[in-house]
Amino acid sequence: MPANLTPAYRDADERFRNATTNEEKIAALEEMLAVIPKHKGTEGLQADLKRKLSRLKEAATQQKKGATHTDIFHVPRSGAGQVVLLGMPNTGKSTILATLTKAKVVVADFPFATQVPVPGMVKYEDVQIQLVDMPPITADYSAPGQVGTYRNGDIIGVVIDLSQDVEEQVLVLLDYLESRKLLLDEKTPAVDGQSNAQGKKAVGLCTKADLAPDGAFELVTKSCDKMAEFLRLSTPTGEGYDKLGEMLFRQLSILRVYAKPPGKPADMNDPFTLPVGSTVHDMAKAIHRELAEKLRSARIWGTGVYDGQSVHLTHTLHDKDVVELHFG
Ligand SMILES: Nc1nc2c(ncn2[C@@H]2O[C@H](COP(=O)(O)OP(=O)(O)O)[C@@H](O)[C@H]2O)c(=O)[nH]1
Ligand SMILES: [Mg+2]
Repeated sequence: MPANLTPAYRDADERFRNATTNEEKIAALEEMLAVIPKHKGTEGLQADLKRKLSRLKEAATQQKKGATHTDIFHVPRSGAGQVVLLGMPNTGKSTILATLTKAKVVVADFPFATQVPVPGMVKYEDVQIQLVDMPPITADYSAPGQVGTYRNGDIIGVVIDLSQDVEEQVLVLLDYLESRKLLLDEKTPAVDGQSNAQGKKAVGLCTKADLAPDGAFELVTKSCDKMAEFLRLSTPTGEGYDKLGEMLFRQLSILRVYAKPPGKPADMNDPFTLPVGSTVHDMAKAIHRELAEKLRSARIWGTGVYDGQSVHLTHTLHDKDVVELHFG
């Protein structure tokens, strides 16, 4: 990014990165274009902003055309991955959002304060991960459309309050997930035979560690071995909050790469995120499907290569690689 950008521009840029809706993104981009210093050094950036803006506006009109009814449980995806919270009432779901994101959630010591999904963005290093607060479920009630939000996400964040009966919570939450074929296990693959999304990876977010009786956390980890990982969290002590972003990034199994235009420095502010295992060709496809067919070669600075090494299009990328794509 050019060095001489103004604070007004950086503010708008920050708003863009934290935006959760297309409307917010469009507003932020228009602001960025309005305040960006207009000179030769920012021409590339200006073109890039205009491209993003027109793509978003197009998506917005498409959305309007197709909007016959609105599903309040459909949360449009944003950022590098979507993590949807699941938990019983008053277990600290909204608190996680309030602590890590700028989302306006209601934290309250009465149940059912949250009635619709509320998305927010969690920053991990230079990556934004979307976290979705949800209405609670109980042993005998969950909102009918709620399952759709979980089905649409990448990971389910199973929130378990360590100060309450953890066995009861594990029972209710696992029953919810398993009876709807939502939890990834030997019998529930990530996609079914018709390539519909099915099993989701789940992580255990164990809240109120400050109030936990001895052994509560160990009881949780022992009673649900289908969970990929567990984390102890507490707001009064701050425990675990510094680890959550890294954990979600790792469990999303994604890597970030920085695109470098030939002869110019890479834009280190705006990584592309791709599934772990992606190749140079996959990266080109993610940038532009048609352009990918014209990809001829690439040079990489990063892991397992010497600086600027030319690689095949089938070369597997690593997190934080800088990639210079050459099109023919
Ligand atoms: N002691 C303690 N209280 C917490 C913690 N996290 C949340 N709470 C409290 O638990 C109550 C319910 O929190 P909330 O986030 O609204 O739960 P939700 O219904 O699951 O969204 C609120 O009074 C919070 O202040 C924590 O780590 N420690
Ligand atoms: Mg809540």
